[in-house]
Amino acid sequence: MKYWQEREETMSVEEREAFQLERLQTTLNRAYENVDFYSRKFREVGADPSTVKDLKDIANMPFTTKQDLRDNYPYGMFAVPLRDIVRIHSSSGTTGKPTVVGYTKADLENWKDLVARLFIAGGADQNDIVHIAFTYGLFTGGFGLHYGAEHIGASVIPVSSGNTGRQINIMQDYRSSVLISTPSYALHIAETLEKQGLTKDDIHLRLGMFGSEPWGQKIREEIEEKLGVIATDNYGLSELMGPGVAGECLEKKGLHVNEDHFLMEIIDPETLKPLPLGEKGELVITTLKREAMPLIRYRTRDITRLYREECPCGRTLIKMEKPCGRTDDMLIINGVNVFPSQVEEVLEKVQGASPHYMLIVTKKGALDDLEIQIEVSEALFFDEMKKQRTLMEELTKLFQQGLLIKPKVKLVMPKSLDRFEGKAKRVIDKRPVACDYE
Ligand code: DLL
Repeated sequence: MKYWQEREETMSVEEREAFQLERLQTTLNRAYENVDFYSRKFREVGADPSTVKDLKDIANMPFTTKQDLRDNYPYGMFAVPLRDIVRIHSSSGTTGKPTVVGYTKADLENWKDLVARLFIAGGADQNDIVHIAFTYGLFTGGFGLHYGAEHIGASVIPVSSGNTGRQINIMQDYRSSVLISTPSYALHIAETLEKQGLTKDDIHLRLGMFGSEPWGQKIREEIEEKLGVIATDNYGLSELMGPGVAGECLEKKGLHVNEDHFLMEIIDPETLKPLPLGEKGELVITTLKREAMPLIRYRTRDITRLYREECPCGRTLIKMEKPCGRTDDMLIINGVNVFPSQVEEVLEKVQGASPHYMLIVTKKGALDDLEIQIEVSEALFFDEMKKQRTLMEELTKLFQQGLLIKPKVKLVMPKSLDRFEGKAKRVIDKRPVACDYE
């Protein structure tokens, strides 16, 4: 099978634009009528959905930000009553509250189809044994890819994340043929294989579909070499649905955007004005078919470029360059999104920790490693080892709860971290740049 939904994936650009416009108008009206936040916002900025007669008119509509989602926590962005919601996922918010995402039955059907498109474009079929090493839970990666893989008829192993030795045993015994994970976890599996004295010939993988964090050509080549797979990239974000927004075909030259479901724009993050096709800037997405939670001009903060080129695979869907870099301070650590402000929040809750901190991100083998350095009082630093240990343990526990990853906590001398007159620099990211464009 070459396509999952051939008509949608290969229709002419003009035909698709007509669809997009019709769906855009419906979406704008539904958001305006059914979501208080949008009724208010549209009125505030004087935007009238009925004036949208062309796709370009989207530029007159207001933006939506992560902060808006947070302000309307938990269900304020829903355009349907709660009884029509059949699934809820969430992701980390900039501070405190997570962003909540709801799906109706129809949304889940669409999600399955869009992820199925990814699998078919990435070369998988019903004969494959799909090994899903994304976390199952509130994170959209596990469940999102799971149902799409089942939808194409593949055999799905919901391994979830962690315990790499066991993952390898399962791969060997169950003959997993497609690996689904972050690219860094794929490399970690490769390194663990090596440590066990095994090679790609001892496993049965043929494809790898990776996403959730930036990665470049060098990492791709390493994964392909060490795991014996063809590795494709796929992109998505929880607020918009999860995985399934865009993905590469076997040509591996740019990600095809499912633009019959998502209208993409690139804006200048400073002026907020739309940029011409082909220019690099911040990706802004409007949902076109989503029932539960229509989002208008959602600012993803991801930096990328959109372009049209004929693809030998026959898909006419617009392409997106691998996203690399963000216009905010969000870090992606082993696929988990972390905002420095989340660290600040934890520190506010803990007696004995000062608000002066620094995040140091490094690579340990294939995986990312986060150290949080925190200044403590002189008395605590010099005299009281037991108190220090208790504080470190408490902080580690709270960070683990708040950030969903376990950082290394290091207490440092008072006034030893840099002070800033302007914008504080709270992050030292020592990882090699992931995106090396070919
Ligand atoms: O990471 C959804 C997903 C799951 C995508 C599994 C692909 C596979 P969030 O946790 O909300 O959702 O994180 C979204 O991760 O805004 C990007 O900054 C980054 N990101 C996701 N995919 C890619 C990718 C999922 N292929 C945020 N390349 C996004 C670069 C990516 N960055």
